[in-house]
Amino acid sequence: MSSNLVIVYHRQPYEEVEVDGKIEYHENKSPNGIVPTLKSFFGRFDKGAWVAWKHAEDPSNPDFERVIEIDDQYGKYTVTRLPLTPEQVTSFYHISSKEAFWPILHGFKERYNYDPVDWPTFREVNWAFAEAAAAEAAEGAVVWVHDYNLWLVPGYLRTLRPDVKISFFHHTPFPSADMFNVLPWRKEILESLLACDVVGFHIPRYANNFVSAARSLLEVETLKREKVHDELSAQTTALSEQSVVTEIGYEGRVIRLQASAVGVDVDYIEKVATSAETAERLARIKEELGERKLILSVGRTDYTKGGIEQLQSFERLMEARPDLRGKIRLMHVSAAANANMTAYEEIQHDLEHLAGMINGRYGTFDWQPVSLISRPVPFRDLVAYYQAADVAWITPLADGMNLVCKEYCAARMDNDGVLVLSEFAGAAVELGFAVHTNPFSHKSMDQGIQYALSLPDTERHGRMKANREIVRRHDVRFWAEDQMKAFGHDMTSDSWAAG
Ligand code: GDG
Repeated sequence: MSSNLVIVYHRQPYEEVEVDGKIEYHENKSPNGIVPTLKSFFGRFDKGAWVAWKHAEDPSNPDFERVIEIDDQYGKYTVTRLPLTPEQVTSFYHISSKEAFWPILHGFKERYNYDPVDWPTFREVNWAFAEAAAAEAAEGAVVWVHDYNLWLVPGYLRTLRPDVKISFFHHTPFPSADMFNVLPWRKEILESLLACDVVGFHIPRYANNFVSAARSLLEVETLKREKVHDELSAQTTALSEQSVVTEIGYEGRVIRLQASAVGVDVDYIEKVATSAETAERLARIKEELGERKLILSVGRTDYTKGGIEQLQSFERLMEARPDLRGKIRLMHVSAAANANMTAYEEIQHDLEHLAGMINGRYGTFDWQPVSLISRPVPFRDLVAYYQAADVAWITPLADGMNLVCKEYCAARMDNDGVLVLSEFAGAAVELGFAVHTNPFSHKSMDQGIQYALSLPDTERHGRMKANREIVRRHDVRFWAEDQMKAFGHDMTSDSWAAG
């Protein structure tokens, strides 16, 4: 019970690597994810702790160290690893989180599979996270819980530790009441979230949706509604809002709602972008491309990311524009994060089928229209591809934020390249100078990509420069400051003042 900041996130904050028969804890290979960002918060607090789960090789093994001390560039912090059995992982993560919650959060009722959900196991795992967080938190500490698979943690934690400040951040969209209330456990989930001091979302729409869901089932009062910042309200994309609820009341408590978009580490991306290694990689990519234009798409393999809709649009482009054949190439990077899940295997299969069909139909001996990459690309290479791409084509059907489009802008220090972005990515609300596209409309998808390929130099540069400024201003540090302010809103602890 000594940490002033406890981060509760399902993933561990490092990779376990076996060196000479001994386990060492190394920095995660992908430096661009959310994990380093979260760890950087430890520098603001006297002492930090992280709670995650790990595969239990043998949960009864007395040698298993549940709590370990890490000392890395972010300082010293402890990590509690909750050993989950294979059955718990399948039930809590694959079934409840990925097959039931994920489709509903992203608006895919038809993919929602709730019959196999074993709710007692979901509760049990969330309880274990709450207990571990309670054991680590100092008096009045901030406990920061991440994402929907830990929805029940705030409620349990409030019972165990009424003194702590609880903040919860949703990385996904939060759907409207009509969609959210499909979940039979809706009331229990909402009651847990209402035990927080702060509930965070990427954009105002998700915060407003949360309020509508909460009000549909519980006596929740709107205490404060604010006008959305001019920069955001000037946009009228599918996810725009003009005002946002920032405070609600429930059972005598005040809950602050925060809409704050996660940004990317622009300094780090620029450092990678300007390195000699990246320049070398970029030169090789350009040499290989020759006069051809590169359209780049990057995302996890997931039906929400709109990969199928994108390849279908690319096929229509090839059909409608014979003049482009042989002159462009689509590189579609789609790596699976969740192995052995039918939904993702199906998408992978469909992507391969479509890419093969397009290549078979339009490819020639020396030109392949689509390069489908199903393995993760090292981040340094990804940055070189960002720099080489004439167009980044990001077309999710639903996406909490989407960091890839921000990384693309950050990497384009030459102010060149066009971002074509789905209106249904949270990022579209901020990135008003992207070419917005609607992945549910063939016409919009087809026009969007053709327009991007034909943009004159001045407009291309103007749009990218403006997008880059937004990405730079709202970078990951900006988000971090916003989070700190939200923690401080209800807090006067010394650790915060020292932060
Ligand atoms: C969730 C929400 C929200 C992808 N392929 C490779 C690779 N990546 C990296 C990207 C980027 C990250 O993965 C993906 O971030 P996204 O934001 O696009 O998507 P999710 O994983 O779905 O994340 C999302 C996010 O949380 C943060 O709140 O934006 O809406 O769904 O950083 O670069 N990295 C490497 N090789 C790859 O092949 N190295």
